[in-house]
Amino acid sequence: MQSFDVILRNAHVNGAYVCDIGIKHGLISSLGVNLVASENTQIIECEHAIVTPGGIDGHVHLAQDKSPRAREAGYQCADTIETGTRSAVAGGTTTVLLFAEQSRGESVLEKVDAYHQLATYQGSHADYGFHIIITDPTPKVLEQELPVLARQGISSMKLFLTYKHMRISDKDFLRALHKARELGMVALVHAENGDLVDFFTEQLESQGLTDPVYKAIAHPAAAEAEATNRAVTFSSVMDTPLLIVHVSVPESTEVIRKAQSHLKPVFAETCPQYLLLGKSQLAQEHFCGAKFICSPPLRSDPNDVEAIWRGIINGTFTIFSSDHCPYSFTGPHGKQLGLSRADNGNPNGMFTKTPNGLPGVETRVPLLFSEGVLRRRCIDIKRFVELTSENPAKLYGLYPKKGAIQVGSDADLVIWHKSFTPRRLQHDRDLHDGCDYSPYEGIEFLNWPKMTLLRGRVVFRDGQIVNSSKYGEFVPRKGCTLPLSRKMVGSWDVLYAAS
Ligand code: DUC
Ligand code: ZN
Ligand code: ZN
Repeated sequence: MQSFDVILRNAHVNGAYVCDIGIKHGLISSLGVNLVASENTQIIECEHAIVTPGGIDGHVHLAQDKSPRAREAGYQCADTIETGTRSAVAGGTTTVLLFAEQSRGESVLEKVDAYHQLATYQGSHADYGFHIIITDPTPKVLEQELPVLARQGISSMKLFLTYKHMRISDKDFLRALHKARELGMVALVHAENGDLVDFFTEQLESQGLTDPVYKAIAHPAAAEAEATNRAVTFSSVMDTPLLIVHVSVPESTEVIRKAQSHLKPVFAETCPQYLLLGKSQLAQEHFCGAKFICSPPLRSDPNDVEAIWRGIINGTFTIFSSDHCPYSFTGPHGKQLGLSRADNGNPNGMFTKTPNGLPGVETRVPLLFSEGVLRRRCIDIKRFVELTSENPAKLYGLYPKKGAIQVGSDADLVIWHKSFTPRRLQHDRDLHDGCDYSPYEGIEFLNWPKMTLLRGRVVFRDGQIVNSSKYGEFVPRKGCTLPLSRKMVGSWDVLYAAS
């Protein structure tokens, strides 16, 4: 007879059917009714609570402040790997994909090693993997280092089409995609036209228009749409899967939708800030608008937000990630770096000197559940699970180990009780990150995870982190398993692509 370490009794699995979930050695080992407990089995009575797979956040920046540029500018990420993953599990996310950033001239392998060491040293509450950010795709990086990383289970790279110190030329972009194709890696692209953004930024600066609110003007929608179009075209030429990250405007959403309807290998990500926040927040007094500075910026037109919601509903967006990139508001290494005093003593905000990014790893999953499933009722639990867990698992080569409630999968689970009393978010009372604010403070949450399990262990319960032990491990990943329509399976050559 099967024995279980843990049984979740009467779980409403993905809101679809009720059964018991039996767990052994951290894996789901049985789904059935009246599973038999032994004397040592821990019973968690779900009372028909909805149970969903642990969230997978494919876009999290933690401790990403070691680059020469970040040091020079004085930026410091408000979260370590320890505090950021603590916050993740408290919001129902059990796996995070972090960024190991290569600065120009650096070895990518060494960077990844340094992040491995940091994660081991600090400890992690969630399972984790790494994307590599490539800013300098030299022949050594492409030919020698990437194959080693792919073998180590790092199956994704992020490329930037903006930022002076990070962006790559179109030719290097093509080279990187070519290599990604050969190694079965997914390319993530920050799609904004850097020259367009620089031009608008310089124009604004020359007129003294530097307060946080001008951030939104410096990054026009056209900059995102143009770069998205270019990235989609290149991915099509290279026949390589590509994800446009943090999509924020209808113009780029439409480019992506059209490419997808032509069966191009293009996936897209959006984030809570582009559904729930807007440009008006950048205008908050006393430099508080800086709390909302991120790239791409928040958009103002409610139609923009509706277009992003439509992409959530109609499948244009493959995944929903946080882009958690926290900088404290009050400390000296965060948002205050963008504040100086004019000669007359008046505060002078400078969006170009303010670190870009918002915290959100803990609120991502509860926000989509609360706003999408419960308040707007525009998505069902199946689509919620796809966006927050199943599709990130498939895109990033973790499925079905992660992203599924099925026999053999890791027992990464989130329990949502129906009796939750709605409440407005307060950062200090409710959240577990290392930042000093949340952009979602004051939003009323209609539900929040009651419990989070990582590989069968309860790590978060009733608002508290359960154990101080950090069970998170590095998870090696394989290639994308989302359905793709490839021109050719197997061999491919430049002549074929051009035809
Ligand atoms: N891109 C991100 O993905 N996160 C923070 C800032 C940025 O430019
Ligand atoms: Zn980006
Ligand atoms: Zn990011």
